[in-house]
Amino acid sequence: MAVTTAEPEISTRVAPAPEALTDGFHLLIDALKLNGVETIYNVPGIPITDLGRYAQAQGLRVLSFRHEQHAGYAAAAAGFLTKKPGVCMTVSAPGFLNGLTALAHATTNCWPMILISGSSEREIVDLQRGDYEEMDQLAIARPHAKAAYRILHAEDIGLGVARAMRAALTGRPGGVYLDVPGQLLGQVMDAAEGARSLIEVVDPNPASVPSPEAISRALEVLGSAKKPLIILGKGAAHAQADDAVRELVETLGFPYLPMSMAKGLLPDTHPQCSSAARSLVLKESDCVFLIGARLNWLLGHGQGKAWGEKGSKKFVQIDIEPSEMDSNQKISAPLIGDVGSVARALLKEIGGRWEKPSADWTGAVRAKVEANVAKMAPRLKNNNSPMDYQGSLGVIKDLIAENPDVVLVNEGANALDQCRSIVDIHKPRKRLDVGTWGIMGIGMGSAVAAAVETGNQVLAVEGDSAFGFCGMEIETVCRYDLPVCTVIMNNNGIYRGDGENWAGGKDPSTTVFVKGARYDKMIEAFGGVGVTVDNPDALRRAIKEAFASRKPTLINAVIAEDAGKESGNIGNLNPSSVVAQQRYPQARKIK
Ligand code: ADP
Ligand code: TPW
Ligand code: MG
Repeated sequence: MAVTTAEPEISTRVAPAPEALTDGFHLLIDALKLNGVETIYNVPGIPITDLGRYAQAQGLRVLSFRHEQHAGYAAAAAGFLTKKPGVCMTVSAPGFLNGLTALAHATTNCWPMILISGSSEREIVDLQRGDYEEMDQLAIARPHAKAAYRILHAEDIGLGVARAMRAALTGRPGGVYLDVPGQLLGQVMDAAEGARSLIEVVDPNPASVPSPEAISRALEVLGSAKKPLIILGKGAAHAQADDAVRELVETLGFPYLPMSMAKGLLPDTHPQCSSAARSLVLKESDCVFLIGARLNWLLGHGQGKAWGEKGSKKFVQIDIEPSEMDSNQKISAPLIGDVGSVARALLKEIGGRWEKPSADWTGAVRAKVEANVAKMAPRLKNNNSPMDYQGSLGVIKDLIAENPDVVLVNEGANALDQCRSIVDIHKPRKRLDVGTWGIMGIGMGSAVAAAVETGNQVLAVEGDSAFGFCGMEIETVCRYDLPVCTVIMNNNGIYRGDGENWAGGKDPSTTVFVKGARYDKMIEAFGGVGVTVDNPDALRRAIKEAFASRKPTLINAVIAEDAGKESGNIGNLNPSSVVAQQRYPQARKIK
């Protein structure tokens, strides 16, 4: 047959032996591996389906999600936990946009992350000829990322990945966008030349230390304070300088407040921890030492009633980002550098000579902490059914104390605020939550990342609304058989389940969900363990069982519909309507 006679001719046209060549797919994988990437949080589709497969084949762990936003939140959380960029991979246009929220979240939180997105063909996109999933992704990513790059040629892949790594990590960490047009992946290159084109970034996290003058200035301000206070932020937790931070806090002897994700940097049960006297220390302190924490909305911008008399305080701040200084209040002694290096420089200069603040101040703070803790204790022991936040979270407080390596993931409004204040964290980076934006939906992505990156048991405490933003990823948890126990604080709605439709119509109120929903049935569909509980004793048993089995578990915890407050602790941020107070008598009841 003609076909057989043609064979010799065809064989002369066969490509050279595969090991002599490489391609864009494999250069990208090799570049990521060379820079320490071990895990990719992914959603497959054109043009990156094979990239995920090949990465898996090349020994990377590639976890596929059901929606890019959660793959992205996982990458962001991985960045916070590991101090290396978490990597998320998405398809073009819609997948890219789904992942972009997470990239912006990472940037806002100062966490290192890289979003690699496939994109359509430049020459068609740029002429707006209507390509498959056409979008100018690079331009759209730029304002939401710390940096954004596009790679057009296989020989530039090493450079592109190196630039992304360094931008994500150096200085204030952030999210980086890397645009990978489909045609790049198929480009072919000589393998040896390709290997030479890759770049391993050297010292992407350089130690940065302020001048000796800045150190003495800071110690002078801190030393002359009568009522000093330390605020630890998630930048200090991310810095992974745990011993230096602890030594600095204990040497200075100041009361300290941990911000949400700095909880556990020193254990919340530490004698200097003043979380339970927050109002007192914010109001009465005369000097506040911020360590990896910003004076943003979460701290009332360092002003207002909670901060006591105007002008009554001096601020000292450690931050890696120079422009953070004076962003809200005058910083009398800026310490620009990384938390670890600055803490060690301060300790060296102190050299064992430090006069701790007077017992008048530290004793008053301690007395307030002890009184408030004692007042709260009996409420945490109640066995009400349905549960309130105190009874249910009292159980979780006990179980986290018994299992301090568990990573607690937490989101919701009341479910968030109550859990943050009730549940002590005992070790660094064991709490992940909604971050600077207060985003709902970070729960399941963060839980997957926490389980994958640490290997530890994860407990996700989720408002029923918060869980709704990411609930489908419970399948991801089951598919990878991760030790994640999810507790849904089910009060039938957003903030409360007892809202009414003020027009009196058939539709429920805008904040109310299906009554008595059985979220536990969802996980059963994917082979996980589902449990419903309506009292603290049963909740304790169910969580203990989940921790012992390490099986994917979802506990539907029935919370009283009227247990929560509008917007949790931040109801004051809601705008108010003069009209509503007159027109809807029910509006007055909302608090
Ligand atoms: P929180 O919400 O806990 O108060 P923020 O996210 O507001 O914390 O602030 C974290 C700060 O920490 C950011 O301003 C960031 O620039 C800074 N930061 C991040 N990593 C480091 C580091 N390694 N050293 C010093 N500062 C850091
Ligand atoms: C991406 C607004 C803040 S808190 C919340 C919403 C919708 C849900 C609160 O209800 P939940 O908790 O989770 O049931 P609880 O215990 O008070 O009942 N969209 C995004 N982010 C935010 N923050 C919102 C909406 C919001
Ligand atoms: Mg709720």
